[in-house]
Amino acid sequence: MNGDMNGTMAGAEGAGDLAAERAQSLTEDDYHALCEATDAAILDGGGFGWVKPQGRTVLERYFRGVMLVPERSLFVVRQNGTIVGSAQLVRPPRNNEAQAMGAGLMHFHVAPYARRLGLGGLLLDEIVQCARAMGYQFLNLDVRESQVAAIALFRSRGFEQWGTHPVYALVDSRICRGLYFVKRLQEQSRLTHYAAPSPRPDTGNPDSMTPRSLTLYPAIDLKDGACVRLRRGEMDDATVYSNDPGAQARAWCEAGFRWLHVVDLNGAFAGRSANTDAVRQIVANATVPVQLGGGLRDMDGIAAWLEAGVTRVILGSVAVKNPDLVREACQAFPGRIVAGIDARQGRVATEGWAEVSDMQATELGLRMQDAGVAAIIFTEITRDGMLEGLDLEQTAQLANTVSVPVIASGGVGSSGHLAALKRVAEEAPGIEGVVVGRALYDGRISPAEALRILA
Ligand code: AMZ
Repeated sequence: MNGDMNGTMAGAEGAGDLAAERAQSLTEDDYHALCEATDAAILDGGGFGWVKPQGRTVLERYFRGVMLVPERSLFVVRQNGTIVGSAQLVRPPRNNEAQAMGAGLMHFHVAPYARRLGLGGLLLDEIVQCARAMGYQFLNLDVRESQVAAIALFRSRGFEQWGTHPVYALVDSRICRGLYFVKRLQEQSRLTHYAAPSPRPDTGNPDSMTPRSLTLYPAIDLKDGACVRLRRGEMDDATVYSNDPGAQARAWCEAGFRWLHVVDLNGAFAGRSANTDAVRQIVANATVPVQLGGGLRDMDGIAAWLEAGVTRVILGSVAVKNPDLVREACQAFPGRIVAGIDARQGRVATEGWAEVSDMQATELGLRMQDAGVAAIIFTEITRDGMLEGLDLEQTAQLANTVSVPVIASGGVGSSGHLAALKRVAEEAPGIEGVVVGRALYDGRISPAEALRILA
């Protein structure tokens, strides 16, 4: 295959331009072509649970829904810009800790009118690369036995069949067997014997439990188009680390991080998005989901970024000043709204941290939980950028007060600080992850070491 890192390649003679990508947003034409390719694949006997074409309205509604589900990423292949096939990468839900190391590949298909051009391989390689970059150890899939070409493709890309389901599907009153495949994504996987039974039976002894892993969110804070770090949120105390936000996003993805945490600092002060081009560069270059905060104060701004490929938005000032908007956004975009609670010694700050309110972080946390946010990012401002350690006490108190996940932020300066958070998270299991900025940029913590500590 002549594919390059962006999932594009010159087509076979006469095939035109061929490209595979994770769909960040789709145009009306894209939806049209996607439904056409899907209908054709269903008629041809595969790629979906559906065995009969569903009609355009049902399919389009379905795909619009898929684009909203945070655990699903839609991948498409295009021939001369037109979508001719798709597949979905499905991440396990957060409550499935036991299977958090594996992602699933579903609904893989290329329209019959675009086969034999290498598009299936292009699509599969793009998905494998993305799942690997997200840190998954395994990629699972199952397929009807009748899908001979797809099965040959999966085998050629290193998928190993581990089982067969004798009554997998019922198509035209005939029972069809199903084949189950897995592909190992990380050569250095800790889980080397994935086919072997567990060497030790689960005795119920807590000592035998694997500690829960925490997610590391590398921060990309944007000021005047550049990637910077501030100290205690002061704009005139900025260190510039890169003038190329897209390259910075790529670097953090390649380092193995599974999310990016992006803050539009000018936006937070101005009350509306400011570093728009820089954020677009980040989204275009990221192979992992992006969460974005700073300056999002109305529904249009929130919707625009979620449609532009940002997976979650962070709402800070409006959490204090306009909680109804947070509630409305949570209803419109379930799972995709996060509250940013930034506190100066317990009292919540807004407007780029230039204003401090009388509200306590825990009180706001409960209100945000009630509004329906997917998570809370808690920052102690006096520690942010200072490299002296997180405010573990306040973070644990908040995590033990609310029932939504809490992401710690502000002050990580060494791997010891991450290890300390990991220990606290055993007692405060609501702690889900940590934002790290300056310590990563300065090389005080290496990405590999940080990921190892939090795993
Ligand atoms: O560093 C700062 N001065 C700063 C900062 N990092 N000010 C705001 N923020 C971040 C918050 C949150 O992620 O941590 O901006 C977001 C909130 O923005 P807004 O515009 O919703 O208050």
